[in-house]
Amino acid sequence: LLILALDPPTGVDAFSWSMRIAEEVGDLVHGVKIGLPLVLDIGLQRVGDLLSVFKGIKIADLKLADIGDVMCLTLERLASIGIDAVIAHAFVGFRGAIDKLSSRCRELGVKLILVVSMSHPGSSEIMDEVIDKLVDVARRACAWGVVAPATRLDVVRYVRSQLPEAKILCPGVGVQGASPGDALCAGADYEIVGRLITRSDSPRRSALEVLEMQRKKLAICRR
Ligand code: BMP
Repeated sequence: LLILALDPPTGVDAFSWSMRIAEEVGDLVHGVKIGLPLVLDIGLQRVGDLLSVFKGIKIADLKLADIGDVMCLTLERLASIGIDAVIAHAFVGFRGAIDKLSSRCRELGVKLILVVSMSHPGSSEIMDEVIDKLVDVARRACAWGVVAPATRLDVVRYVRSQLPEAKILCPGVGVQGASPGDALCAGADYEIVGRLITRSDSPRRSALEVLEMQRKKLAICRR
């Protein structure tokens, strides 16, 4: 129920930084999410080499937000390095955008995850105002999963009520303020955790602490 966000800090050797963390926590996490900082630092092919250290779901978080044909071009490149899932923004809408991406994902066997709300405060300025429309795009696309904020549990509960079948992935745990396990209790399937683990003196110990907190909270809320 823990997905690691692997975002290397600026100025480090991003490949060895990532490899060290992968070796420490690769067997503990249920998936890994990579994004632009890592891809820009080491390039897509080496991201592929790195991902082979991880078991579980491998998510490319380039937050795709373009016309459908161009998102499909990006998707094809990501699929070629063994990515299992891609994250795109729902706000680009269904027709000519998410519809095409969703079909190509299905052809390539890649899971589609759509952002319907975000963990930073500004999400309530725009995205949360139109959350029903964003959720509707996810529903029409039959998206495998959606991103919702661990920092606003009422939003997680709402998304769960609207999308009973979709996986809900929640970032915002740790540095952004949410506690491990709370989003799971609100209906999420996975918590995405980055710096709390990756910037820790002992990433392994921190990952184990997150897992233990998740287990304890779930034991209470799912009783
Ligand atoms: P951290 O745990 O270090 O705050 O990292 C959170 C991760 O989740 C980052 O990779 C970020 O891009 C991502 N994320 C987020 O923080 N909020 C969102 O709403 C959506 C995200 O993908």
